Amino acid sequence: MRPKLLQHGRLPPALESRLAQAYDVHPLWAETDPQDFLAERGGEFTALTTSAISGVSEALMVALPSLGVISSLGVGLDKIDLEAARKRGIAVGYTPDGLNDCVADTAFALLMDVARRISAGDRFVRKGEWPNRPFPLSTRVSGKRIGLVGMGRIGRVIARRGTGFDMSVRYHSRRPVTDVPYQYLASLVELAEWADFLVIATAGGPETEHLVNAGVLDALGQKGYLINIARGTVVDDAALIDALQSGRIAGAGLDVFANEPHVPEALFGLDNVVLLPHVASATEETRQAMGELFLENLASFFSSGRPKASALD
Ligand code: 8YV
Repeated sequence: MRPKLLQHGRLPPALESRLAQAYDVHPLWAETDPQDFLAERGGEFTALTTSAISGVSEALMVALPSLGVISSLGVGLDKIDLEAARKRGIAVGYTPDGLNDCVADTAFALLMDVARRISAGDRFVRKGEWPNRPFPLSTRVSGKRIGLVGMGRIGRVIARRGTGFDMSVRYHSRRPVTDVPYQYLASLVELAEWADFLVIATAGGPETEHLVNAGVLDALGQKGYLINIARGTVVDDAALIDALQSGRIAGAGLDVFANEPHVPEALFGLDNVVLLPHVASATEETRQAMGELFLENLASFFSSGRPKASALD
């Protein structure tokens, strides 16, 4: 008997196919009345799949009284009620590490683009403006100062990218980490005052909501740039838009937003902003690696009682 697995939210098609080979999968997202379906058949399922974007609420866990394991595609856990899972003895698997490099690459792609005005230059040429006027000078990146908000798995890789560009690296997080050579600043405002580029690499969720506010942005200053590859909720959108429109910061490179896929339209007209549709981990290679671990988490749970990468450790 293949374990009965409920799929909460879509997954990449190839992954859905592989899931269906190993489990008796039911797509909750295809139900016209999910609540009715859960009330009638929720007790059948021992496994639930989701993603960092879809998450899992306590209410959904309650509706699945036989649930033993959740497997999430992604590293972000801000949308999964971990305490509720822990309380109910539900294992939670996720997919850290495999995406570190591509997310760090994207942080630098955004940083380089917004500082050296790559996308703006492309628009300038395509609009046929070059014959009329020279493209404005941009801002040097190498040798500058990069301030990291968060020094976890991804923050460390971004820091290494910075040293590769001969940049000075400092960071802020809830507490200093012992195994990195970078200076820790207990104050985020102090880090923003020091940095030329403030890069958000911290977890989302209530503890970091609007951590980057008007005061932090004012500290970053007119020559400072904000890069966000973490979660949109970490930044106060209204404060960011105001700082960009008024020139209180020089620019921003954003891959994540508070209410995806909806992006504040005030950002669309700003030439000093680079916008991406949450694609930092979205490469063939990384999503393949994430998918393998996502499946391995389920297989490991059903063979040993634990996912390979547990979010509850
Ligand atoms: C993807 C992410 O959006 O892993 C995360 O937390 O935000 C990104 O990698 C996610 O993995 C999609 O499932």
